Amino acid sequence: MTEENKSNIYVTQPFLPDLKEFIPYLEQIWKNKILTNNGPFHQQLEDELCKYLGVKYISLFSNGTLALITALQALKITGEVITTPFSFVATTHALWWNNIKPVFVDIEPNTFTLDPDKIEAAITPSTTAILPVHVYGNPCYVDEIEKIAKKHSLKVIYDAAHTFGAQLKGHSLCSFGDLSILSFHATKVFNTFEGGAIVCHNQKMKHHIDNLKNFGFRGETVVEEPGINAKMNEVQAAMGLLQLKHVDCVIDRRKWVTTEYRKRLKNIKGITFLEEIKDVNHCYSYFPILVDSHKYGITRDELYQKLMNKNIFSRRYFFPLISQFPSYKHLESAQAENLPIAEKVANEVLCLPIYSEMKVGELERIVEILVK
Ligand code: T4K
Repeated sequence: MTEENKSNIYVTQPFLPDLKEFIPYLEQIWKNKILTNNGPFHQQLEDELCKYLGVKYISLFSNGTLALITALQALKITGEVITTPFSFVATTHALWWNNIKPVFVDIEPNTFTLDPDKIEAAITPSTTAILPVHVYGNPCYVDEIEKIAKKHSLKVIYDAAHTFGAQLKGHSLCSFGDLSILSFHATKVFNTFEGGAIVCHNQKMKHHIDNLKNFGFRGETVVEEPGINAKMNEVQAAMGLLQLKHVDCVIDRRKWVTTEYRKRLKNIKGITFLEEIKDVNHCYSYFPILVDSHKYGITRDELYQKLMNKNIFSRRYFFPLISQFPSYKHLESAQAENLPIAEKVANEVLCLPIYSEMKVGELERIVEILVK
């Protein structure tokens, strides 16, 4: 087969169950004519997700970004928030949309998450919260972050967009902090086409969040506060219920892909990747490698291009750093000398394709190019 005829391989592809399995859900929606506003599938998905994730309260959202923006509103966060530059841009944009100043702190090299040893130096009288990211599903240093937050009376909101199904010491990764947000975007381990959620720890907060995502309504005529419309609809919720039936299998398949990559790439000089992390049940949402151009012989960008020439579309998540984008690069904390590890990782990282239906032949096509 010529190269042009070989099918494209993207960084990911969504898991889609057999369409026949989805039809009964659609028939139900057509029958009861409830399309949104806390319908029966929405309620059922909240219940089932609480059980699956082992969390007490969850509020569904139309996407992860609105969940983040609303989480900051729910806790009335203002002033400055300490966050990581090594994430998808939505993490910091959520602060900007709340008129909050992001303060970037460097990551540490073993998990690529916020370095807890560097947080305290960034705290000022205006700091009100910490917004760390369990990037690629790698757990943040939750104990250390909690200690710092307690000491300085700060709130903690975890961006847990990459963590669906992941656990730390038997606890769901989205159960830490004051609030955690999830994304159920098409590219995630668990998807509802688009979607998201906030996990919280008490009923009062859940009510508050549910009101905020529904214009601030409490009942039919009372508007308690200026809310937004960020509700998940019934088709999304139905998709979630169906995905839940398959998600263990999806994670298992992703584990297989990860294990194969690790086996086949382990002896390539200049290519490194993270191994299993102690006490973590991973969800295998991404497979990032680091390319050391001196040892490997070509740069990360050259490898990215080489793969692309063979119709393999890896991604440089997360390059450039959020702190490099025009809206943020003027900030003092955004300067490169403040973020040496994040700079290095962003310049070397490449996320290889990973999805549950990846075939051995596809994996071999990718590995062959990396091996040279
Ligand atoms: N926090 C973090 C840490 C996040 O990573 C994200 C989102 C958020 C917050 C915000 O959550 P959401 O508001 O999105 O729920 C993608 C996703 O759009 C985004 O959800 C995700 N993070 C980010 C890491 O990746 P792009 O621009 O790279 O996606 P795109 O469209 O280029 O898709 C990548 C590949 O996936 C495509 O080349 C092909 C494949 N694909 C994609 C879609 C959308 C499909 O096969 N089918 C599809 O429907 O941002």
